[in-house]
Amino acid sequence: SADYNFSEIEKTWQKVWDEEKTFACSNDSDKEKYFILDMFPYPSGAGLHIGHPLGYTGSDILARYQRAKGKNVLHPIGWDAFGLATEQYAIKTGKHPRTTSVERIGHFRNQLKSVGFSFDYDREVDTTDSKYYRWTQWIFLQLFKRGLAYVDMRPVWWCDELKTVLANEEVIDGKSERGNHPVVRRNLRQVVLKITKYADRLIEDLDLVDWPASTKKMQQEWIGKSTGATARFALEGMDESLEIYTTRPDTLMGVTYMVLSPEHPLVDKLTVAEKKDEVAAYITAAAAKSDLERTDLAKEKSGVFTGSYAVHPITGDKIPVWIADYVLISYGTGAIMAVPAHDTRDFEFAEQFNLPIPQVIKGSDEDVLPYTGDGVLVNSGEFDGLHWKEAKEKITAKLKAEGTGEESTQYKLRDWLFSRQRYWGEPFPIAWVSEEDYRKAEASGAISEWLPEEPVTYTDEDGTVFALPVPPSSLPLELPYVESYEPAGTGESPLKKAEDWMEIWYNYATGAFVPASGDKPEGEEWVRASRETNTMPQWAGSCWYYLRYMDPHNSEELASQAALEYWQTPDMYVGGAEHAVLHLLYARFWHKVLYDCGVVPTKEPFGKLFHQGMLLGEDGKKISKSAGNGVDPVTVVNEYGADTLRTYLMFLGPLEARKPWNSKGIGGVSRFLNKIWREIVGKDGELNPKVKDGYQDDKETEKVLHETIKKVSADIEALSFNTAISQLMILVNHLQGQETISLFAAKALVQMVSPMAPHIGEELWSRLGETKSSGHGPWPEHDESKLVTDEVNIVFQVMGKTRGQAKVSKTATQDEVLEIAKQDPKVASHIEGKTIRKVIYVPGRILNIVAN
Ligand code: ANZ
Repeated sequence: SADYNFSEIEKTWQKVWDEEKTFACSNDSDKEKYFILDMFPYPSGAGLHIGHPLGYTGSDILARYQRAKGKNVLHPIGWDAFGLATEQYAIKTGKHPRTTSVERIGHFRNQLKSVGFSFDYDREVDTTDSKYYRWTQWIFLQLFKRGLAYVDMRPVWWCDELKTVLANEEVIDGKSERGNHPVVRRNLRQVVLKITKYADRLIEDLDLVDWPASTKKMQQEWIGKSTGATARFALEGMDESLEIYTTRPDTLMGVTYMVLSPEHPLVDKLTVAEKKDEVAAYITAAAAKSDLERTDLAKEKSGVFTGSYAVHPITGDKIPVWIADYVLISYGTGAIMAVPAHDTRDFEFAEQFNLPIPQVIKGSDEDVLPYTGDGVLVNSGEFDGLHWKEAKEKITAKLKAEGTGEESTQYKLRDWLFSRQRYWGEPFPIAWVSEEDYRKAEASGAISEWLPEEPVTYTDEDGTVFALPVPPSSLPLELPYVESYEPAGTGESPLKKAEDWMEIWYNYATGAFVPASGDKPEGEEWVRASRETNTMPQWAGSCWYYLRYMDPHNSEELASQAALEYWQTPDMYVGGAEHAVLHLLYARFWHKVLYDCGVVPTKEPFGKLFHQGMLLGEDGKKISKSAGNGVDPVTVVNEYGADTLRTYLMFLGPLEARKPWNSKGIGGVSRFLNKIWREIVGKDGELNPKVKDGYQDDKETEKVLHETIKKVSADIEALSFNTAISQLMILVNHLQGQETISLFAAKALVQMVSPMAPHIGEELWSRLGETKSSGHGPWPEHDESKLVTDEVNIVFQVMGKTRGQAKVSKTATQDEVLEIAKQDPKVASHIEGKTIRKVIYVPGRILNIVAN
């Protein structure tokens, strides 16, 4: 038709892309590869929210641009569909998570398609598909056999409301990240991954990646490497000693009390009889607080004296031992030596409980306590006068010589609590057997390749059990279908209810199993086993999905070596900064393990990372259900079209900026696309007659056009889409003012608009007589020589006052410029009726007329 009918056009082209698989890419190509990755969505019940098309449009523009530039572009999408929210939704609606996941993925996919993303849908991955999680389980076996997995009782965050354990990162201010419910500490059996073994590499290799500095810093701080010393203080009247960790052994002579975390194993022993009740109450109160609350500098300090004393390792002084919740069990040794003169928290505590505060580091006579600056030792006996750094070494050496301490490196990073007492996750490919059966399996050699050097065991009141890996050839270990998947609320997984799956006769050589309620099958390899009923956390599937995209249908390997060699790692990863420490750290850890296994050829998974900024509501506040300030992308698509939504989202401001949605501006972008339509399509629906093949655009038009090609290309590569769009607006306005434009200019315009607004792009491209998708280019090249102009800007002055200006040829003479100046109405009015006495011409800059 003659008018821009976005809904018709968008449906038409979406159908074409789907049917012709326009954006499918091949692993077998001589073209240069370009892999652009989005953080894949969690297909929630609410469907697409405005944050999805924000980041996804940015990456889609880049994908389309690189494709038009002739690269072989891998731009995939998938579904991170395991996890708590699906399970909760299922419990609420009474529909099985399997059913709801499939439904939601279908719904989500349709919504994404309606925004016109150029994903290769043939490469979709779904973390809950056993063809996918088979490899998640396989990677777990790699960790298992390398001794990077173990099972342990752990004090973990327990949420009564969600009836599950949460990882540290899922707890914010003593509340669950999801749902904001209170959490407490509780001891439960957990699968744990030794991410701490990779701590140094996870710090060092940050040098290899091009990431936002703030994200690198967050990872560094999360890993939190520090060096200091551990020291052992004798305990009065006891055989045991109290081990502490300090980063400041130089302040040893300033210790006036010791602190145990409330969870410290020595608490009970050290608490004297008359303090028992007070301590017990204190421990209960501390269990309800988060680490953040406990260590918050702003919070008032609390604590209880145990009634016991430690002995200073150098002076032999008696030092009271306290219990206080600002000391965490999870860091260092869970106990500290307190130096109130030089540590802010110790200072506050000492003030509150009237403990002495002797200064041992002196900067100057003006020092104010607590003093944490540079200085030399005072009140420290033989160490007086030493610079604190030197004292750090000397005092550590002294402790070492006396056998009461040594250098120590600590990390804030903890081993990764890698299990959940939930149904909707990947089952662990391990089976628990007796030691005797484990040894039998070991001796048989059937699965020796997959056994760790040290067996993974677990001991409880029923005895010790040993973990046998499920043979990789029998993966996937399917998640059994259960009728009731609600968590028991006891800390036990709902998988316990799948009794015939859990209690089995198990063939360790083949992985075959039959219910334990039946007879034991014939054969040596059949042993009595119990499955692990915990499941993996949601982070598991997202740790390696980018690898599966390279070769998603491979049933022999997680991806072929050829595919991994060809695609390497994503050239660009776009996603939210909220994943700075969790997903991005876990994925780096797994990637490094896979590198060590020789599976991937690269040390780091994401060489280049970009965070889109958060889109706020129209009111400038964070979008939330309770604030009711959401923007529904599907409504915007229906009202204005996907092309307008995409272009407008990019036009709102820099992609990385945090910015509000503004419904007022969207009309302008819609008009902009209409203008482009009008340039190419005539009133009769035929090609606009102003577009002429073979026409030579004037110099100014050529200049604007080539400037635009240069700027838009550079801006897209820098993900600066708002400035690219502004420049396109300048071009469109200029072309509108021309009576005739060349076919070259028309095509270049359409190509440049296509990444942002691909549907109108395809439509206009075909109306310009092209038969191949505009998605495949060619991208216009700018001609540097067209950028220079032979015109200069001359300012006109009368009696030294500026009255006008004009562009004139560089070679114009003074008289020619004077003639042009006289035609300027302002200049003319100021010299009217006067005589020109003198003309001062500075070529390339000013023409000044002296007249009276
Ligand atoms: C004495 C001292 C003197 C300390 C001084 C600091 C300053 P970073 O740097 O973060 O590693 N600490 C040790 N274990 C702790 C725990 N489990 N919970 C709370 N605090 C703990 O912090 C190390 C310092 O934090 C240690 O050095 C210790 O206090 C405290 F002028 O020891 B320091």
